[in-house]
Amino acid sequence: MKRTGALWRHARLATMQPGTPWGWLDDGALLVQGDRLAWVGPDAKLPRDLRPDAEHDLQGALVTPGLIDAHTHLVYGGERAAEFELRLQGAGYEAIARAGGGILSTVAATRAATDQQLFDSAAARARAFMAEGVTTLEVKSGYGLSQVHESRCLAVARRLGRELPLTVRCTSLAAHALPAEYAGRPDDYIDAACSWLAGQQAAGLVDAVDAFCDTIGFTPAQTDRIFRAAQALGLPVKLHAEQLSDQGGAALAARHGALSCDHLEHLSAVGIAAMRVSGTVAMLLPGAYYFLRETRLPPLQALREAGVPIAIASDHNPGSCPALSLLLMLNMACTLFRMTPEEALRGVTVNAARALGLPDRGRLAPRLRADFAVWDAEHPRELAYRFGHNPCRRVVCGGVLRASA
Ligand code: DI6
Ligand code: FE
Repeated sequence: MKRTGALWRHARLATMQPGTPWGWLDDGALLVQGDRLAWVGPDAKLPRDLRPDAEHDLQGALVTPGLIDAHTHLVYGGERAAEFELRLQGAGYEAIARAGGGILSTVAATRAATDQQLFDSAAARARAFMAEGVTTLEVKSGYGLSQVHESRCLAVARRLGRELPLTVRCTSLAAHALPAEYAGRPDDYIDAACSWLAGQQAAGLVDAVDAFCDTIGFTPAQTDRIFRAAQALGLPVKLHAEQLSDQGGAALAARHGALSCDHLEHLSAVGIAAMRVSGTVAMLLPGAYYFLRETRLPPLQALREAGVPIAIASDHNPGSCPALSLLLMLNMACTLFRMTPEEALRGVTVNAARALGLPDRGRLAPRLRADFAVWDAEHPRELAYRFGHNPCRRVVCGGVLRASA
């Protein structure tokens, strides 16, 4: 090991390493070299001959891995507050979608927005997440629904990753809803969406492929076709599965070795067994559950007993979860789903990293990315406990201290 780098001392470290609760270290230190962690351990055991270029005394502040929001729909035009009012008056989310509102109303607003407008609004949202310690963000397309507009949205997501200090993973979600041009011809639309993927991949715009398999989305057979097209290109898949009904989507996705299945309120025992075998992450989205006033809980205990890794994400989108806070999702995962605060934090660190296929982050350990957040808190359970409050004080992303958290 080189003996230089930036040294962070006297932290309460929640490393999230397996084996002990929170991977806890009471008086810990981190050595950062380049964009990596070079050394992590008890302060008292720091190598004696270190000659760090910079030294920070954290005076007992809590440090966690940088948070990972592994499911967002961040790029879109417009908003849906009027739809929120309709739902409060009794209109159902599915009924609004079938009447041409819902996702399709955001598609119209997205197509009407310029690239710069899409970028500016998405960047403002990304900054809100970053202020709470987020260092990796997944961003889906799915409000373009044509070759040009899907590619535009993916390009905006890529640009976020280039211009903001965070990692952005881009997911194609062309199979989100059926655009009006293809009304009554969902299989033709799926053919088209499959044909766009190669070009988007060649342009470096896509890291994974997602679909919405549900009564107002696409059938398992259509989802299967999108997944085959993705896998022919070597792209990993994930699925919006069992959100509003049980379509057997989770088992289908698991057969394709999906990285994650997301939502899962209607997940069956068969789906859980398939996810266990394939090592697929269960991505729970308590904000959408809350905002749609769902009553059917995802099968948390059965997922635990099967040993399926559980992640938490914001699902930020204008229709079912306009929240801009991942910390709020930790609180909701505990209050609504009865997850423990430690499960919730694992859900936005180590298990979220797994859901993105990024084993180089989500824990604090040597050789992993130097992505971490410093909090005005004594214990990590406080991150899930408070809500409507941001205790994030500093963020290091890829070894670089952000100008402001
Ligand atoms: N499920 C969701 O909760 C989001 N997409 C999906 O497939 C909602 C998207 C929206 O309502 O705009
Ligand atoms: Fe979603």
